[in-house]
Amino acid sequence: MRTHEYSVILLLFTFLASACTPSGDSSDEPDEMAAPVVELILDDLTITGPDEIPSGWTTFRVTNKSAMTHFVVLDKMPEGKTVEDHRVVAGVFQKGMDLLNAGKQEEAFAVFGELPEWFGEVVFSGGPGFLGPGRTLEITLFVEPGMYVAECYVKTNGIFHSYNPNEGEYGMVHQMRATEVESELAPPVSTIKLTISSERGIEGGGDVMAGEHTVAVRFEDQVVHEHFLGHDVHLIRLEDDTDVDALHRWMNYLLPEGLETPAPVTFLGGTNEMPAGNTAYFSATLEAGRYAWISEVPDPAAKGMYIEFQVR
Ligand SMILES: [Cu+2]
Repeated sequence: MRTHEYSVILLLFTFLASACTPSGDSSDEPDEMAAPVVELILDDLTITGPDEIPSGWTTFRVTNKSAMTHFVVLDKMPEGKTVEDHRVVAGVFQKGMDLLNAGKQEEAFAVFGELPEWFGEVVFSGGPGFLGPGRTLEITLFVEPGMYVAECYVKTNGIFHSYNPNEGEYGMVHQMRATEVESELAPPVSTIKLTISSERGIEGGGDVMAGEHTVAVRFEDQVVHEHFLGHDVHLIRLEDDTDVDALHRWMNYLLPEGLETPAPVTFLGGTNEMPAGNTAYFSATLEAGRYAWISEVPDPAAKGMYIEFQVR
């Protein structure tokens, strides 16, 4: 009896010892990097996230803990430029916006002419689209190595979230460096496929079935529109009382009512603008009802960048 008891203990010990061995010498296996998820938290006009992210296919999980609509666009900075330089640009945009809010259009556009030359070299590299309060979104993007400033330029009381009027303080921005270390993530399988182009607007999609979806948005091209920015795709739910004209005006930040909180609709996420040839993948939970894809550009309907659809 005692022999049997002893051998069970010995067997157990042998099993535990052997179970421990592989993990003891596996430190050189990069399995931790296999599926990186970058967590971004939006709260109180701040973006919180890591300082370093991998390059290559990367999933960003963004949670909006605030009571406001926000988004995050990843501005890839030119060589040597940082969040400190970004602050200068935010200041110029705010100065111009203050003049637009005062009805001084000509002076405003003269101020936008003061934007530093390097601003034209900033590459808007996608990011979580407009997201209503309390919502979470996952978006998977191909990230090039380099320095990024993640920003939200929704406005409250005429002030861009990305701008902080207090001396030495930052607005809703977060600097992250994408390292040369490439993730081993593969792009997800999409259930809804959209394309966007300056010529044909938003195409694809159509009516869809209710459920969990992954939306792929391929950027056929990218151009600078009247608001100095490119086109992107956001998802909204339409209610019986949605004021579609007000919504279209809201998509133009150059108007005093544009991008001003509170948003006129519930935004469910999307992707911010990316250079031509890129595809962004974002998550969407759809229930039966009326929805629309919309781009953050002046007069989206005239550009074919407002498309309504049904979820059944
Ligand atoms: Cu914001």
